[in-house]
Amino acid sequence: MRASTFLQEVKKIGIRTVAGVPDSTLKPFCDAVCHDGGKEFQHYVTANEGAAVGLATGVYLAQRRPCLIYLQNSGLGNLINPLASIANQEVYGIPMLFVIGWRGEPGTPDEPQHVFQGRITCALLEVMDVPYAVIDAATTKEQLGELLAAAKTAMEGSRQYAIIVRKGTFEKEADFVWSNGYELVREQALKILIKKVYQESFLVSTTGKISRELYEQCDVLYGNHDRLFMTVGGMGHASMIAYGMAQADASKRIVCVDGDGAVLMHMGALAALARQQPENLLHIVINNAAHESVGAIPTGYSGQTYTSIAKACGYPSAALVKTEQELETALEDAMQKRALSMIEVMVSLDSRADLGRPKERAAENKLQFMRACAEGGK
Ligand SMILES: Cc1ncc(C[n+]2csc(CCOP(=O)(O)OP(=O)(O)O)c2C)c(N)n1
Repeated sequence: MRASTFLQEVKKIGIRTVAGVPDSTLKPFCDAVCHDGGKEFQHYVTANEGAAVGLATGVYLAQRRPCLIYLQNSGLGNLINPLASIANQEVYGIPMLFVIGWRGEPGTPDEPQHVFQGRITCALLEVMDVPYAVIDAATTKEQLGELLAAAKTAMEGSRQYAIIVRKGTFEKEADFVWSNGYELVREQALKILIKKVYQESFLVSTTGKISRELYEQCDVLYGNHDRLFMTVGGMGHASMIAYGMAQADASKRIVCVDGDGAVLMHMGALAALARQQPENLLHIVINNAAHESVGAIPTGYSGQTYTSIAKACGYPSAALVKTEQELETALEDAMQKRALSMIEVMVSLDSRADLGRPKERAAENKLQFMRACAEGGK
């Protein structure tokens, strides 16, 4: 199915606003919305999926029109609170249409963080009282029309409706191509980071390709990745994991390697860190102004800096770097200091198509990491 066709059908049931957080299963859909460029649909990339429910509520109050909210199924966790306690018909009854990329569908192999979430996706919608339909590459335009008619009926009754999208449903159309203007390649920046910090610290890295690149490069440079904890799911929570570690073991230097989309998703963590100022925590933000791992769709804060926010929150030290040399110098400075610091690294949208994935189960990675922590080291 073409995503552009899907959007035209959605328009017929009165939707003019699309909001959400990008997902790789929905990449052609996200590309189509970006290509539209606001002509037929207002488009918002929200900080997290719950924020999209808030936005959809506001749009409905003002326009009486439901919004389409797109998300990866892992984002269901982020929207359950506003869905249950704002949108549900026993509260305000706000209509909205969810389009959910189905990672970890039972019977299809996927990464560890998607397996459980994939299995409970339909059950979660059932318990949240959201009727749904599943579509795939074989779904015809007529079938889509029928299920959108069911969605319209549900929404006219002040309810929500969900369309679960299997992998491969949307055929590839023109990618949304753009440049953020930065030259440093993320993988190269991560190599520099590992060389400067790996032997003296423990790394907590964020969801997506940042963790996959770190995993590979730790192996290439040091023959192991024992000091790396990859936050493979729970996007946006890496900095609080790092903070928990830093507080619990002040003898260790903890380096959090975050993405800009992930920081945005749960930005309150910046305020919490700045308030507590753990002096053994270095917070690296790899900023490409996009959700690169799932198709390089710009974030809702693209073009802005995270160091400015960190400083305003109260981080004692925050440096923005754009080149390898600046990164090396900033890392040397930060590693010498005993103070909470942020280094924001502006990088391009490049990544390798043949990037690998962790080979062990997530629980094995946890044990390796905990063993390395227990064996000591700084
Ligand atoms: C709650 C949730 N929503 C969406 C996703 C899908 N997802 C995985 S990685 C990623 C992008 C991360 O962007 P960023 O932190 O900027 O790192 P980048 O990929 O750009 O390096 C997204 C949206 C997810 N894993 N979890």
